[in-house]
Amino acid sequence: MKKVIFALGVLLVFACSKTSTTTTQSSQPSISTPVIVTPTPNIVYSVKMLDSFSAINKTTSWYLTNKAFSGNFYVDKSKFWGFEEVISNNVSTYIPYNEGTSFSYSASKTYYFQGNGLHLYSDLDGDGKKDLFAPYNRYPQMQLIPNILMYSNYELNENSYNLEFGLKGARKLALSDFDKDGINEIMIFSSGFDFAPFPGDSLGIYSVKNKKMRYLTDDIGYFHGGAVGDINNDGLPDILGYSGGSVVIPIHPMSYINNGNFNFTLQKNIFQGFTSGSNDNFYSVELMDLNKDGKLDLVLAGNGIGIVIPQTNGIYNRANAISLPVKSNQFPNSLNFLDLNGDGNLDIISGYTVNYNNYGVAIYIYTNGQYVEKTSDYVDKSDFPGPVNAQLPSDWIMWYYLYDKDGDGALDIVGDGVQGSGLTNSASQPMKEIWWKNVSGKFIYTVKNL
Ligand SMILES: [Ca+2]
Ligand SMILES: [Ca+2]
Ligand SMILES: [Ca+2]
Ligand SMILES: [Ca+2]
Repeated sequence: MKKVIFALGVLLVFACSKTSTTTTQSSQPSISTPVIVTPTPNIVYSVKMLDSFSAINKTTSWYLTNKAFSGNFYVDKSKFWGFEEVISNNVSTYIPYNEGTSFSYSASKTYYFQGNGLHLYSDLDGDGKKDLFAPYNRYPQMQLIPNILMYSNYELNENSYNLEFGLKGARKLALSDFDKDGINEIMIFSSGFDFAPFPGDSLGIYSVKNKKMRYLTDDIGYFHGGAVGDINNDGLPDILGYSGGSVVIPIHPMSYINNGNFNFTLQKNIFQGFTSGSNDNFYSVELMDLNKDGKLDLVLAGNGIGIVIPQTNGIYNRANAISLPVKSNQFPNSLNFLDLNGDGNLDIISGYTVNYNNYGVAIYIYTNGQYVEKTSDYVDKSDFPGPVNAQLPSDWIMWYYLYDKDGDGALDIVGDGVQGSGLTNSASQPMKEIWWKNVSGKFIYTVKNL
């Protein structure tokens, strides 16, 4: 294969120099330039499909966050795997902890570690270089200790970083331009302290521009999931959160309507018919107009359940839910959208886990107002259990993104935040890169030990 590429290179060089000779009107006799025919790959699900999303769908955090991804990034192999807290004269400083400093690890020291796959690595400030944003939990987690929120202009200067402290259990990062100034802010959904009594948390918005947090404190919840999008079609993106339940927090959906200038109004009456029972304990949340009426619909998923609630007269009524045929043992932990069968309707690509001990992709095709599972038509292999060896932690994937990973112009399904055995970088438990490569419209399981 290498020889063929080399030969092509020589031919291209020859062809180029030939062209420049021609433009100088050389009197040399013309030699017919060899015609190089490269086979056109059969691109199905081109990256351009994302650009054809409707205007209302482009207001969603799914769209903006997915669009921001262009490659995997491994925070635990970066300068900022974590931070070590050093206290001197009652003043704390936070020293970057990474593979270069890990020799100094001591169980008696205090650390903050990255939230296992919860990060953004993208050009966030618009200078053309990729930035890294990541929350870090105190280890071990403590109820009253906020996360470190780190922003680094990493590609420009990996030694530069800003630290803020805020929220106590960041779960999901979602991009949205709340003030419409052309720079996305980072919406942070937080569950709070992840142990009994599961007290919940407020929501936060991190400003990339001034590296500061804003908090939305009118509703406290165990916000495992949430999404941003223009729910009321006034041109400003609104926030929708879904709280799981605990002894002290009732299960409930909620929203903050954006009034501009980072003023938000808590609004709960747009949700009807939800119960506080475990059937409505949803953890995955996205907004997307799926029935093409120009109003954002609500997509929710939890253990063994996935539903789409169309927005009707400004209301999300639980009674109008359309069920996704989710298998009873699966938890769709990452939801994505693309028209797979070419009928003009968005279909759902769900990354799922089974008890955090398994990963896979399920495909739900929108057909006559219903969703039909058609995974095997689009994906060659799915449903991968964790290691058989019970000594090893289990494999699962936190996020699945749709972007062109291999640069062939077609969208792939790419895992990010591979957990379990893929998390530690040792010979027995190598880090893994897991994705489904788009080959002429079929997504082919591809795994590599890093
Ligand atoms: Ca902005
Ligand atoms: Ca709005
Ligand atoms: Ca709709
Ligand atoms: Ca379709």
